Amino acid sequence: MSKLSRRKMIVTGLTATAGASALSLAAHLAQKYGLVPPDHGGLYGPGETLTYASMRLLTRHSLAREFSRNQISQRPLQNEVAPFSEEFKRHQAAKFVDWRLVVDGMVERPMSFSVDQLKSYPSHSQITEVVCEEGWSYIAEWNGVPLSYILDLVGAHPQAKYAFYFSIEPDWWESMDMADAMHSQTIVTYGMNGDELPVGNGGPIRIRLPRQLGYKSVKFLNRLVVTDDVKKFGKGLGSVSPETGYAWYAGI
Ligand SMILES: Nc1nc2c(c(=O)[nH]1)N[C@H]1C(S)=C(S)[C@@H](COP(=O)(O)O)O[C@H]1N2
Ligand SMILES: [Mo]
Repeated sequence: MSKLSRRKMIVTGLTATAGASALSLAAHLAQKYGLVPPDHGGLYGPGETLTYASMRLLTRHSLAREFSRNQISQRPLQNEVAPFSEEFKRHQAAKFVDWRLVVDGMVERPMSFSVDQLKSYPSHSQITEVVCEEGWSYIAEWNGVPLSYILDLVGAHPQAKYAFYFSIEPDWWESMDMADAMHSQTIVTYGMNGDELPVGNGGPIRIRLPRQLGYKSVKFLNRLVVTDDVKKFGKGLGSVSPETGYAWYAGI
């Protein structure tokens, strides 16, 4: 089944089960607490709002499942990516010494970080699962610096609502709300299973957002923008995903 028709079935089922009254209650709470996702319009709008608002009301601080060392997958999957650009290949040949993560937007001090700089900060490890919306998954140990640490360094403004983040790949960008950006398991990852993060899994650096589906864990990360305005990016739906039929909020 295609992703789109599966989504449609799930949302239709969810809406039918939830019933009209639960939906309007969710919509009411969502408005009241500002829990309306950027892709709230259109065909899946009510479903997206219901999912996002209920997750944020009930599970704002919950943790993604962590696994034990013996559950780490023998062969971590590397999902297919678009062919690498010449620019990326140059970085790769130079062992990513000139790679930078630029962080700006609603921050006191816009900064840019080399991979070595990121590695010099307090590190966090987690054994979590990458879950692709296509139905496969794998478990690995991820090592990196919590995004909250970076956001503290740059002085993210308290009224900011979202962190938008971009890959060096032109059409890969996403955003998360500040609840996820400040969450302890959200990390700027540079290591995997005790080694450097392989390019096939997004090296030199990638976001790991284990509370959401794999497509939110953007590989080849090179820019992050703190903002309160989703309209500035693409079609204003929060990421490229809703532009092609995927949910902006992909909580698991
Ligand atoms: N830049 C970039 N990030 C990406 C992708 C991609 O194609 N390009 N694919 C996404 C999808 S759909 C999934 S499921 C995961 C897969 O991660 P993996 O290659 O480590 O299995 O990466 C996500 N991040
Ligand atoms: Mo995926």
